Amino acid sequence: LEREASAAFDAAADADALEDARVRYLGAKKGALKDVQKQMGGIDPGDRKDAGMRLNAFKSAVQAAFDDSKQRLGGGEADGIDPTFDATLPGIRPSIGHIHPITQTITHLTEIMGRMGFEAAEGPEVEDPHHNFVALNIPEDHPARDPLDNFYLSTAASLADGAVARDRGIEGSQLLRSQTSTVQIRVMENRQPPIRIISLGRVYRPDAPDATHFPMFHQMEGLLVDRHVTMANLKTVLRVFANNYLGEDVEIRFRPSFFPFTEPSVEVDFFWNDAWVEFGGAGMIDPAVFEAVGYDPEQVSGFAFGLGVERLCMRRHSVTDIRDLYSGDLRFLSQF
Ligand code: FA5
Repeated sequence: LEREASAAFDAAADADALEDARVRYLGAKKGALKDVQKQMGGIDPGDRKDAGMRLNAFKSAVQAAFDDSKQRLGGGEADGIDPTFDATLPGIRPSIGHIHPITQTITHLTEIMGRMGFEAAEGPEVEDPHHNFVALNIPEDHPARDPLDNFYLSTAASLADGAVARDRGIEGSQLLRSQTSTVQIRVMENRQPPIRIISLGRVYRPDAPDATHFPMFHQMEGLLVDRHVTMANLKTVLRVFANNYLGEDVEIRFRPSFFPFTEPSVEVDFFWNDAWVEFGGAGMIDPAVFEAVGYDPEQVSGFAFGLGVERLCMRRHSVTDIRDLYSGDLRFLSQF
């Protein structure tokens, strides 16, 4: 029977024929091996041990003959080797996620400013009008406080008397901060000069999205307060920063501007794709702001700036549409 099985396996010309032969001899239900096994019951108890051993040897031999034939036909799994497996091919790197380009930019900017002695500070994203406006010298009737230009929140506190927060836009309501300048106030309220901090984080404005605007974006605030600080110091810090982050050949310019919390004020542009693009505002701290935090404007002076993190990241990486950064499209994001 062993020779017969072996010959049948050898004769199999393809995998189907081999499978037929396997069922015939090794099949669990009707295979020839099963028949022999069934006959074991009728064997004399004294001869059973010997017969059992011979049955096992027979089983192994038939199985080995089958394995040989299977290998010959290319189905080599019998000895644990998959013929389609090539151990010399490079492996597939597991996907472990990715740091968002804006987070990478924040780390990079923090590092550059850290080298100039600016330490990172943080403030809340949900703010009160005192820190977002009042202490920054933005009076009640200033257009920057317009409910249509801010995300006021309908919190329990602001709705206590039944009014809608959006219609009030006044003390007692809360809003998503519209600028990181809030952190200037929080830091100065809690510390005495000299101060040299940056603060990077999200800000929110109901701006219609376009290639350079998004309703949620990031700013890097800078604040330096000491004695005898000048506009020349401010311009130097911003130039050194721009050269570090955007390269030695970047062209930047300062334009006169207005912010209620700085005097004089400037806006800062870089040249990109044949045009000047605004990337931040800056200026010398207005004495009214020093008074609001309890500093003596006769004793201290300082500068502040607020830069758009997305615009900086976009220029460095040649991203021409801010919306790509927030599309969630991994084909775009995984390039960074
Ligand atoms: C401010 O927010 C001032 N707080 C900046 C400042 C700080 C001035 C300290 C003086 C002293 P402004 O609204 O211009 O300024 O915004 C600053 C920068 O944020 C802009 O130059 C731009 O780069 C970026 N920015 C503004 N709006 C958007 C938006 N919707 N999407 C993306 N970036 C924006």
